[in-house]
Amino acid sequence: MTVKRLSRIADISGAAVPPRYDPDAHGSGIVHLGLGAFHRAHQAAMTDAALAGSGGDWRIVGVSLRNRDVVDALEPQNGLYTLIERGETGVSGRVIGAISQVIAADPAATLKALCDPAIRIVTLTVTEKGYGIDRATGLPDPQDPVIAADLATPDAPRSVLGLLHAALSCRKSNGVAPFTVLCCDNLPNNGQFLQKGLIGFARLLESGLADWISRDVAFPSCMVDRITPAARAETRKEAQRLTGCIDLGAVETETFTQWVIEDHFPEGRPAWEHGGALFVQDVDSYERMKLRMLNGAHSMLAYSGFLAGHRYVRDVMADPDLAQLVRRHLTAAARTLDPLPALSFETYANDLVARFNNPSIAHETYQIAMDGTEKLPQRIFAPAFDAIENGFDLRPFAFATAVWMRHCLGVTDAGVSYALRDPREAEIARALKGIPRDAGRISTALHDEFAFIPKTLVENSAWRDCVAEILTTVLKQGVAKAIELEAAR
Ligand code: CS2
Repeated sequence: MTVKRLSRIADISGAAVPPRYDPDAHGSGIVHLGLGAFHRAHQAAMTDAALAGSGGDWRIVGVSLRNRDVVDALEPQNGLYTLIERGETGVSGRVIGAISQVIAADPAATLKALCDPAIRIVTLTVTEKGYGIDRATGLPDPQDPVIAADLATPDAPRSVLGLLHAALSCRKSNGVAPFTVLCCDNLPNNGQFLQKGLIGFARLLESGLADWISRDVAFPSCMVDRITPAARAETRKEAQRLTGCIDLGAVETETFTQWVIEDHFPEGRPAWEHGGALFVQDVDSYERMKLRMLNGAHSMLAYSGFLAGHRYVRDVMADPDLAQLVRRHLTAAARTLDPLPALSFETYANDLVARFNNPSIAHETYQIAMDGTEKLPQRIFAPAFDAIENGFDLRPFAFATAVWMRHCLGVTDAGVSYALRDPREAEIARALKGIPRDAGRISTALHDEFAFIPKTLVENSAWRDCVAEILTTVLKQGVAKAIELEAAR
């Protein structure tokens, strides 16, 4: 018997739970930029719960800005896909009906969708580097070729800033209310970050839109959390078992999910509370906690774990020395945070350890290690600075930085080469070119020549000495031994 491709709710024959509403009875109200696995495991699932709980015209037009794969998977399936949740005790599946339409690598179609008056919210998960915003200035990065091209031809935009700008400009001239812009990437103050970048873009163009954007466009901040590994062949097999259909758009994730959002949506929003979203006044404290504890520990364990030969986060956690260093990092990061009345950082840390330990989630250390220069500032350097200011121990942050530096060499202790997968890879290579395998020289090159680590740390001798000391051990004794020695301290 030939197995059908998932494309209608009526085709679902396995244990997967179908949408508890008729997707076709709901119009679209959201455009999402960055239709990766994370969006499908998180915001789309929350929107699905909102549609089931309270209805509304809130389905999502999903845009993949660069590649076609996800669109080739979802288009024939009418946007339907299986969300597989893997907990400690078992696996469950849900078919998500929240995606109404998909657009791939097609700026004109994207712009048309963004100009549609029915669209009231634009959400984004384009990764930290996807905005083309210079993190030092908060303004559009003139070195980014797509930004530069959009500044030259703003009517044919391809960048995130260019698309948002052109769409808002068209809405303004048509007398259509602006959409609310909801950045869902792992960046501190993500709402303000995108607002400042977009206003900067409008100013550079002298388009007359800057004041309107700052006055009338809402940019709520939010903290998003759900560990979502890249989908694999096993994911599609599991989806077929759960739905009885072939599903090329399936994603798998943990059971945990969290979305903390600033409630500022002038044009309305889905009742995301049905999916468990929390609406609060102060998102920044949640965001800082997540970036410094979850993501900070993730980056530390990704560099050290990958170099020590551990493929998945769960393997890292099975190594007692690394598990201890994860604990140490979580404690050090928590110390740099202002208390959050509704939360115990100790409980949060325990929950993180349990989530990292989840044996059924295959989350690759190499995946997390990617884009270090985009991640380390908010995950490692910001808490390191606060630790130094308050006289706390800086060593856990120096350790994370030293293993990142070791990772920058692009070859394991066993002599296997790998790609850094970092947007600033070429600059790192330039800074390290011709340098011997000497901790002092490498640390100096990455602190002084490659302008990336904040000046406050670069100029702090205790910090530099600590990074260089750890890197010396890592290089002389190998990563595995260095981890053992570090955990034994
Ligand atoms: C990870 C995050 O890849 C990474 O850098 O730290 O994607 C992490 O899994 C998510 O933020 C969890 O919500």
